[in-house]
Amino acid sequence: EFRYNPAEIEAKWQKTWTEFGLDKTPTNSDKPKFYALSMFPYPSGSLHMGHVRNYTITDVIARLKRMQGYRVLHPMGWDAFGLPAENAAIDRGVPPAKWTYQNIAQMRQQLQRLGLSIDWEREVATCSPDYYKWTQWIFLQFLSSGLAYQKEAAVNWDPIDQTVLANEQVDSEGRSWRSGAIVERKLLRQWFLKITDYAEELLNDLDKLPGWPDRVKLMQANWIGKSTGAYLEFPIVGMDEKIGVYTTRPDTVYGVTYVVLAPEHPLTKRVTTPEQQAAVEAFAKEVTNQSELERTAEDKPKRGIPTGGKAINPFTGEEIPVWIADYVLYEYGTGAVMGVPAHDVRDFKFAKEQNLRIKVVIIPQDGKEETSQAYTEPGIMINSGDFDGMASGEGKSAIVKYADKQGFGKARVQYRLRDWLISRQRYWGAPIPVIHCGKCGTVPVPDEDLPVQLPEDVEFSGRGGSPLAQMEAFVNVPCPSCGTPAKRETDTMDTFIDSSWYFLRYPDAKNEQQVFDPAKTNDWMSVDQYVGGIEHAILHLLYSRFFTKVLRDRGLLNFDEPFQRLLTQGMVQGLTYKNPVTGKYIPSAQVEIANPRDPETGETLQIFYEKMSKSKYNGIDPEQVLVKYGADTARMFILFKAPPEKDLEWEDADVEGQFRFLNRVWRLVTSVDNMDAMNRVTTKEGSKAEKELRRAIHTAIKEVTEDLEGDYQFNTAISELMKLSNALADASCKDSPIYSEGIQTLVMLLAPFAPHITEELWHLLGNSDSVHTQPWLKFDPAALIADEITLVIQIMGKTRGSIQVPAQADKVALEKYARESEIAQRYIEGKEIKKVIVVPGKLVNFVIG
Ligand code: ANZ
Ligand code: ZN
Repeated sequence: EFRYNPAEIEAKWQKTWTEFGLDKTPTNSDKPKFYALSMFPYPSGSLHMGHVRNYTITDVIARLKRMQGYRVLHPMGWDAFGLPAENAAIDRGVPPAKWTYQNIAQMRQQLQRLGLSIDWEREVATCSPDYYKWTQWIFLQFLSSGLAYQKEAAVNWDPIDQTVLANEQVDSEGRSWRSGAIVERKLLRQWFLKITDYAEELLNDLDKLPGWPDRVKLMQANWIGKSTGAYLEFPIVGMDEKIGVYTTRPDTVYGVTYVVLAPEHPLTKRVTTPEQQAAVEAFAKEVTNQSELERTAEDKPKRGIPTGGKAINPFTGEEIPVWIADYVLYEYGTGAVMGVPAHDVRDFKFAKEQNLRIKVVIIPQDGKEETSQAYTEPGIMINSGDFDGMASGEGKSAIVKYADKQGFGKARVQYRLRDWLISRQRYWGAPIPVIHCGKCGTVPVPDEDLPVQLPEDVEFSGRGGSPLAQMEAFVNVPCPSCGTPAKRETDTMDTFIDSSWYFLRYPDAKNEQQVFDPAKTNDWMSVDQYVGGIEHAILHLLYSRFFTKVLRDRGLLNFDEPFQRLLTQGMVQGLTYKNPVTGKYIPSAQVEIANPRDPETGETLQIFYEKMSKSKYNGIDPEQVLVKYGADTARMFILFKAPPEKDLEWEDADVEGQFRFLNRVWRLVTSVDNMDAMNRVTTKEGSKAEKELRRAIHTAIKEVTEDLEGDYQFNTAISELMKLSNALADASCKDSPIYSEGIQTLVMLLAPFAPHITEELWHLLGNSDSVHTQPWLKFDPAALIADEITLVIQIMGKTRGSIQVPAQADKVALEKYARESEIAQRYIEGKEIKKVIVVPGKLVNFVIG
């Protein structure tokens, strides 16, 4: 008898599969396609449990689809540009490329040990010149479509990483997504991509994605932030100029008591009276340094000062003061607002602080005027001339219509989404392929000169500024169009650009002539199942959708959306020990489990589950799990412990449990007496035991298939496999062909989850082909029909026992079986039956007296 030895069989099969090219993507095949994609990892150096979970989920899906007759594309690559490599260079003197490729090599090996059925021949690394050549080429496509441009802008500056960040990379507390530093504002000339041109389509096409979680679609919709309202113009007194405002509440226009400009607004200087000039300039300077969040938070005090200028409300003819204030943002709408303190929370606060007039123009249905705070709900218009008595909704359109007719306003749609700032003043990214010429302006690097290679002889003197700007040989180049000395752009691209198109490259990953052959990419796209973390719900997914639409409009792609179905996997959490007083995390090795206290201070520790992380000492190293139990157990545990989109609590006992289950399967299969008798086609009539076993087998096929096909409920699928293994262990017909069918079924159904052990058992059963190339089993509906059912007998509603009865028995027959049963007779004896309630298929209840 041989024991289950995962280390040995896993290494053996991984090697064999590679030799035989089992995971290679079929190219000449008329099978339907299935593109299974995991979000590619950043090569940090070692795999963590989040990766293991992500890639295991995608792998099971890929394996299932292959068995179900699809040609499957299941690739992997590396999101390999980015700051950590550069910081390693600064801190330890290792060149970023070397650091990155070492990490890639190590992580690739770890991934291979998980037994992932990945086609490694299509591997991409975004930092490799044969990839970023095409990133640069795509940038030039944007440039020539007018979708890439430079502009001077107040940008988010990360003082730790010394670089500009996109709005999307600053969290709700105003911190950098990477360094955690509070972001500052700076005025710089930067490159942008015009994602706003696609705002409407990016919003509308969310409806084309029924296979995405609603939560993610909602986050994207909120990020795009469509609002509908009006553009209205307020003439400036004494000038031939107007202040345009954007408002979502044109129905409140009679309540405007002042107008506010963003301090950066070009009209600010011009409306300011000489007496106010010095104060206005000082205030504007101060505000520009504040983050957007500080400026707009509803709970922060609103600050501002009058410009001394006046404007006219075109509806009332009233003269109103023009102010500047921090809560008006230059980049949103028109950079100016009409102040309606009676009906807007921020305006109300501002008016109270600055002693501005508050004029109520909307009242609730019940007619009571609200004066103690802003009344922001819709209601009935008052103090609004001819519009009095109208409901807000109706009033909005009436006001816009009137303004349009008079020529001082119109309806307008506004998005919160801004253009995407892609310039980074860092080294380890794809250089933006343009050259600045004194005569010709901004000239694209000709296609034949791509890629603009990152120079390797860089010096990292320390944080601050891009090293590229320091390199004469990189910077000073002749202008590609006139030949005179010119300067190369030294900004590199945001790494989110690299990941916005990598899924388009996998179908044709080695193409040296083209970004990809459209025929190949259109054939495989869109991705049928994308799996990754919820942290990418906005940035990466929105940018990828944007790139897809732009490349479609350039004639390269023939579809609108890159990812048909999206699964956002939950987090892997580890048991965490925390001192509630000091807030310090304590490594479990230092904790006495029976009496968990801080070894230093003696405080009783809090114990809970939290996302695994180094700083919390609650991580489990995948490497160790692989060494101890093998990849199959690790995969089984991760899939069994929780549904894929839910958080998963790591528990050693449950890992053990899966290891024991695989051992049980091993013993079950290897102890089959007569392996030669194993033949698969067994549908003939058999004994009762055989029929029951066959029902268990086909129930398993049905349930596992349904669990996998619906919402990928791997955990319940594995439960079904456990039931089947129990049924096989308990079967009294172990010499029957039905039993062999059961054994084979168990191995085949388990194959996507635990690919190595099943391959080994498959061969031990005498097969010479791979279990992973077998067709997925179909259940026989006839096998599911039960001959007998269990009928519960109740007396006065109380269950007293059960009997087996023919499944097809009708109500009358059921009552007869129940009456005649020993149980009923025992309890009823001598008493009168007053009533009998029959629930077909379930129970018979006797009411006695
Ligand atoms: C007058 C008004 C009256 C407003 C009222 C609201 C309520 P969303 O929904 O986000 O699009 N606003 C416009 N531009 C702004 C800017 N650059 N900075 C700060 N605030 C700005 O919000 C649109 C509303 O936000 C606009 O409608 C405007 O205030 C303000 F009872 O106009 B409202
Ligand atoms: Zn030139």
